[in-house]
Amino acid sequence: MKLKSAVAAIAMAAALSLSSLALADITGKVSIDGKPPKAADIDMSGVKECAAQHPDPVPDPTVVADDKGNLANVIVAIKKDEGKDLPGEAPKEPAVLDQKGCMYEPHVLPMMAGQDFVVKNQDDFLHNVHSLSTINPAFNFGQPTKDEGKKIEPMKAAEYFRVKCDVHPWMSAYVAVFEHPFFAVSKEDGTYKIPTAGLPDGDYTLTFWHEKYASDADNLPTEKITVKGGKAEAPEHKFKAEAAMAEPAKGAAGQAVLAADTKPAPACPACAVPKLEKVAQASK
Ligand SMILES: [Cu+2]
Repeated sequence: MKLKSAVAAIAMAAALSLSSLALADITGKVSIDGKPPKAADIDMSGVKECAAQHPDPVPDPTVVADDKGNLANVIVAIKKDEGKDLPGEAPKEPAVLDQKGCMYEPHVLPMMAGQDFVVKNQDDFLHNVHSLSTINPAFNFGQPTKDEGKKIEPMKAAEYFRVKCDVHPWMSAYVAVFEHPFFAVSKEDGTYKIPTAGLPDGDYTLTFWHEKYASDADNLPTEKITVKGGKAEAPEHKFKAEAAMAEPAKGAAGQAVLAADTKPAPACPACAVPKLEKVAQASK
């Protein structure tokens, strides 16, 4: 009996601590309104050291969505203007961009200005890490073999930018820099969770960035939220799949070319024209 009540007390304490943790988040979900495009596989056959690491096909990470349209790799953040005077220090742990099997991990990497920034290489051959940042310190260096972590200059200001590898054209990652710590990336089920420690209660605007559906940093789609007791449940944000394909986002310099652009056969004929335009813009 005693044991049972002890177990019950522990379970209750755990439940309470879970609920108090849950109180400290902005939560929500991102999805595509419409049929998610089927991701094409990346063709690494021309580079044997890359292909050798992937017994199974590697889907293009540009749009990672499940059958229900739940969308991963969306960066959700409190809008810059509302966030700039907010409290919050850069996390102590570094933001890490890793390279493994000729792919970047993670594919999208949000970080805070001033946070330590480390680039790793798990492959024992050359990658070139080339940022297309225009506001932040640009970097462009080779990592010729395995590297446990090269610390580079921290980013300084709010910006979304692409990182690419000049050796392997399909390698693409996106970095997002914020001047506050209130951001998150949607997971494969489309959900996200933004910790609110230090965020005063009140009305805020969330912005939603995605490399294909919304990459114009000055014109990101938004949802309004009210944070109360550190908690808010945001309305589900839906990207319109069809509209986005007909009218590609005009990202800031360096954001437009997708990994998929290097492939000859687009998943749908309608996608071909905007992709070509983007390549043309990027080559200027
Ligand atoms: Cu590479």
